[in-house]
Amino acid sequence: GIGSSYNAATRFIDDNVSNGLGDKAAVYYNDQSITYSQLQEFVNRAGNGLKELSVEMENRVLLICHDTPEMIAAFYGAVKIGAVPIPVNTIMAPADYEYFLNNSRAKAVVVHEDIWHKIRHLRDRFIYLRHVIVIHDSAIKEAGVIDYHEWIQAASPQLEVALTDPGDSAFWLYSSGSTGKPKGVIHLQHDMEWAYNAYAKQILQIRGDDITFSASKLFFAYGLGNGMYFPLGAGASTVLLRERPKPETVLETIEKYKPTIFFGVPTLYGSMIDLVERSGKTYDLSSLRLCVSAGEALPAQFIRKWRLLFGVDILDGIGSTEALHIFISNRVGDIREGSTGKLVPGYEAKIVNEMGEALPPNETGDLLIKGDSIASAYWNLHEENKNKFYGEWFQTGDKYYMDEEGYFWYCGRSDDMIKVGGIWVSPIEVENALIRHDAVLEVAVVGAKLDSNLVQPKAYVVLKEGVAPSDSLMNDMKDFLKKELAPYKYPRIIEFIDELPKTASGKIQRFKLRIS
Ligand code: 3SK
Repeated sequence: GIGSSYNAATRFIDDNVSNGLGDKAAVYYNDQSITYSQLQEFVNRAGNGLKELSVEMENRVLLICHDTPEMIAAFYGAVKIGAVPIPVNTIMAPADYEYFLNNSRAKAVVVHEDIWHKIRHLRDRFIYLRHVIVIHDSAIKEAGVIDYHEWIQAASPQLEVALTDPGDSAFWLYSSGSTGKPKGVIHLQHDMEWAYNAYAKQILQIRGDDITFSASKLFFAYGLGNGMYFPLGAGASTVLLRERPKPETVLETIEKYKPTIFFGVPTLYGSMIDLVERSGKTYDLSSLRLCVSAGEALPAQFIRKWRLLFGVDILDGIGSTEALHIFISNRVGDIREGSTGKLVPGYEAKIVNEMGEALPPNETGDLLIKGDSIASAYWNLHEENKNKFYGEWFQTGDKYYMDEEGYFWYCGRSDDMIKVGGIWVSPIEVENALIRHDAVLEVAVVGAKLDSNLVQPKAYVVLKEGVAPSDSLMNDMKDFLKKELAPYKYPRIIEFIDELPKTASGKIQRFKLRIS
């Protein structure tokens, strides 16, 4: 349990070994398995390696790593010495890494070689950075950088844990948000355990014999729980995939490693369903006892089709980088298709109007949540902190209503809602109707200003592979929607596009469609 002194590396790494799981596989990666004892040794060596570089408590360490065992070792190695690891997205532009390094004032970076090659020309601009630790894939070594594997080998495998408290900073994540610069989200030592107990234990009912596989990468708050501290928290095993999660690769990885819980995002479920329907290929996913979706609302027919194809349920939920993981979720045996489900026990929620007054069931407003996995603050953003952290409550920026039975229904980001003829329209409701059309792969709906200055819903549609755009298809979609929606919600304009603008975590950036 969490006492007056607490370190997350003890809980998620050392305790597994103390509890007799030393020989058990903690990580499956690249045809190898890494036991809990081996992982503990890597963590200790990484922690000692950082200490030898004079990385101290509270110093930040940026991690620009693919999903590999080195990433987990560097993360918990830093946590164990009281330093603060910051996993960041691996597919950003060089200028973004300059921002992450300078904004966080990280003293060291642990980076995979391919990414380092893209940013090393900027090294003079990394004002606070002292040490570059490169995880090499090739045999070519570079002067002025530390080779991760040599560094690990030279460090001691015994490491004393730092005297941290539950409320000490443990790690940061950068929240990309829909606009503005990414915000450093400060998470505390006890946050992973809190999220694990609330969601992974109660909703997923995760056990030691589970094997997790997350298509969402570890540098996302969603992936960090799914693929790292949930399985480690349960003494279970995790499958890591270094590459980008393409639909075929993901399906093949499930067949190969036989995970019991799979985590994805709606777009990926959609493309996997489409791939299987189009190609007629079969995949054996019978190892799965559960699938999870987050990031965007999951269309109801994805749940049905997935169940039909693979005989397993997808639990939809909503979390955030600030909350660390999922706080509202469907659960096993209680799935309300199209809804985000009910509150995860331990969290509290309220839906409020513009004046901050709590709204009754069925009325849409801003969702606020409360729970101890919520970040302490954004780094160095005083105004943002005032706007988002209201004492114990966090303003999610999502519009929701809750029905009389306690199910939450997502209506879009607060700034994505469309007012048509004085009535609020949820882009999600229109999107969920249009995605039921056979030709539609993905859709985003925004408010478009007509010449008359009136606002009407406009749909941007990505067609399934092999379907050609045409006027008759557009008319067919309009006829289809007229049967599905109240008249004022029906999008008068439909535009076919190749791809929807999305954040790196797969969230549709409707604001980009609004201004185009
Ligand atoms: O996007 C989400 O719903 C989510 C879920 C879990 C953790 C983090 C995030 C952003």
